[in-house]
Amino acid sequence: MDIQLWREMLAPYQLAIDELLVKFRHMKEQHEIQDMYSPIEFVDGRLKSIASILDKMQRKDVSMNDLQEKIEDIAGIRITCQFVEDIDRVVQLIRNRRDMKITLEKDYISNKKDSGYQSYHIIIQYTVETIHGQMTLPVEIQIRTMAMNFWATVEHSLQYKYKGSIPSHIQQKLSDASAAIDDIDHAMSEVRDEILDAQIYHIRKDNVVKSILNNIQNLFKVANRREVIKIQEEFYKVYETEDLTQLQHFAKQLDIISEGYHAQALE
Ligand code: 0O2
Repeated sequence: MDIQLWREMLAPYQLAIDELLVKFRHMKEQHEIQDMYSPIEFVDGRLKSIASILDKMQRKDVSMNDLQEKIEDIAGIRITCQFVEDIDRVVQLIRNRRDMKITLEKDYISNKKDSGYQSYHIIIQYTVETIHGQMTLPVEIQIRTMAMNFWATVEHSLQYKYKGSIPSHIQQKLSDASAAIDDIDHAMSEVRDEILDAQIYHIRKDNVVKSILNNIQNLFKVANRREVIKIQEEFYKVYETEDLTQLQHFAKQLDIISEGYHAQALE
């Protein structure tokens, strides 16, 4: 297949990745806007390179005609979570969606691969609109913790360096490192509630400060400048107390003032 045809064939997969990135990032934002902890920490996506597709076709004995049906990870999304518990929550979020139809789930967390690889994989069918009409494509979603991701990233580059045959003494080290990753994830789970409390506090504080600053900015456009400067000074005083309840109270009062000027915080 010539390069132009590859480009045409891959374009809808790139579109699927772009759309899914927007959707998953929006899920994270939605949690934060509602002062909730998001089980999604990072999302990224990649289109498999033509060279990797050709390698996989050769490895799995897939013909060009079967390519789109048999290679299901041409489009890939990776979701990184802070804690192991978050992975289930992300899987649940995907199961609840009507625009992502799950056709396969592989749990390499309960069933770690021999290499030491851990991740939860889901294949979804996802529909994109193209100039030639609708196309439904498979997309592989890999969900794992930051610690698992660290291991997989390092191991992947070694696979590449040693062309799939990592020397046994390095493999042993990777296997030990994988066990250490389990320990890290386990230890982090034990303090998850503590960490969550701290993170939710910060999300709330960020949201309330954002709302106050937006209101002040809008008031500068419509209200008496001296009055707004007074409000601003009051805000600094409340902010210095580091008391979230006081900040929330201040934000509510400012909302009422802004409403009077039709200057409420809208981003
Ligand atoms: P790339 O470069 O990431 O695209 P397989 O037959 O195992 O090669 P299969 O049956 O499609 O592949 O599914 P599987 O096993 O779920 O693996 C799909 C992807 O998971 C791989 O894609 C890797 O991204 C990742 N993966 C699976 N096993 C390992 C592992 O041992 N180490 C690391 N680092 N990643 C792994 P590709 O096409 O192999 O590679």
